[in-house]
Amino acid sequence: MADSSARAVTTPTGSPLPLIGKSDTKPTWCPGCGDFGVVAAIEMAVKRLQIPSHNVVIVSGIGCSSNLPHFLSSYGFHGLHGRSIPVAEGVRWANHGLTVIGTGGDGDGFGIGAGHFVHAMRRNVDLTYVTMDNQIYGLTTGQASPTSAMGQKTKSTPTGVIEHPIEPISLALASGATYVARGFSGDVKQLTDLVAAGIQHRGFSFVDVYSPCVTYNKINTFDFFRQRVYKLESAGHDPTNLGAAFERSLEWGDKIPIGLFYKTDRPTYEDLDEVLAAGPLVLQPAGMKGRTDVLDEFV
Ligand SMILES: Cc1ncc(C[n+]2csc(CCOP(=O)(O)OP(=O)(O)O)c2C)c(N)n1
Ligand code: SF4
Ligand SMILES: [Mg+2]
Repeated sequence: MADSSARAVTTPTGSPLPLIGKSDTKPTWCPGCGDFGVVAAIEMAVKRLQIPSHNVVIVSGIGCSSNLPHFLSSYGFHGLHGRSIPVAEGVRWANHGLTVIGTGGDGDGFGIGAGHFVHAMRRNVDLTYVTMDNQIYGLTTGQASPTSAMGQKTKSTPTGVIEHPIEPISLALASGATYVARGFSGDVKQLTDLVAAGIQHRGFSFVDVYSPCVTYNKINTFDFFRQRVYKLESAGHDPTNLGAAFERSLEWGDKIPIGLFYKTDRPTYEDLDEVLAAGPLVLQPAGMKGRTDVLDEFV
């Protein structure tokens, strides 16, 4: 998360700095879309942590879910399909005094953006990534996504999906994410806790959220999840146990776990990179320093 110096809630003269709130842009989502619960949880989590809005950057790709940065009063960047994470990494590396939250959909993050997702977790870049996983392409009106179940009939798979779905939690565990959680937009209270803890965690925090598309996915609905989800913290799950986290991540069917799967501490990319370790780039004097010997070899 942001350096503590960037989180002061008052100016040096003691006046309060504005916290995150709703922006003047009203959400364009369909009434009842799960993404309303996610934007509410992000707003409440950032507010709870008292991070002034000018130190928060919310980045997204393209999709219904990726419209989210427009609806909050922090800084935002609405990028290209599948490119939420590289932009979020770039913002962090330019100024890792900022709190950076990547957002997007299942198509955005686990389809076209899957390579970025995996490598950011491997690097343990200190950012929080929240996916609104509705098991469908919502914006483009209902095609199968990488998390659509086998057999699911969609606009692009009229006879049913024939590919095995990606399991985002298992993928995150295998890729080295140091905070891995799953929320449900029907439980905004738990989701707020998961996002807030993810922001506080030093390292890559991933929160996959079941966020139903009420218009194009008539299978994975709010009722579908309400009948199946159970909380890991009430089931005696130990979030420091990677093997147990993997086992839980593979549960799907009558019982589907939500909550914190796994959390561990490992140095972040920003800790290990010698230039970033010296402090946010924006606070460092411009110009080459450090590894000029490497450059000399080539020029
Ligand atoms: C490079 C590129 N490829 C394809 C598209 C078309 N496209 C826009 S959004 C989208 C999928 C959105 O699905 P998801 O990421 O799950 O978000 P949702 O709308 O479900 O929230 C696609 C394929 C695009 N905009 N850019
Ligand atoms: S199409 Fe689906 S994902 Fe998009 S705004 Fe409507 S309900 Fe939400
Ligand atoms: Mg989607």
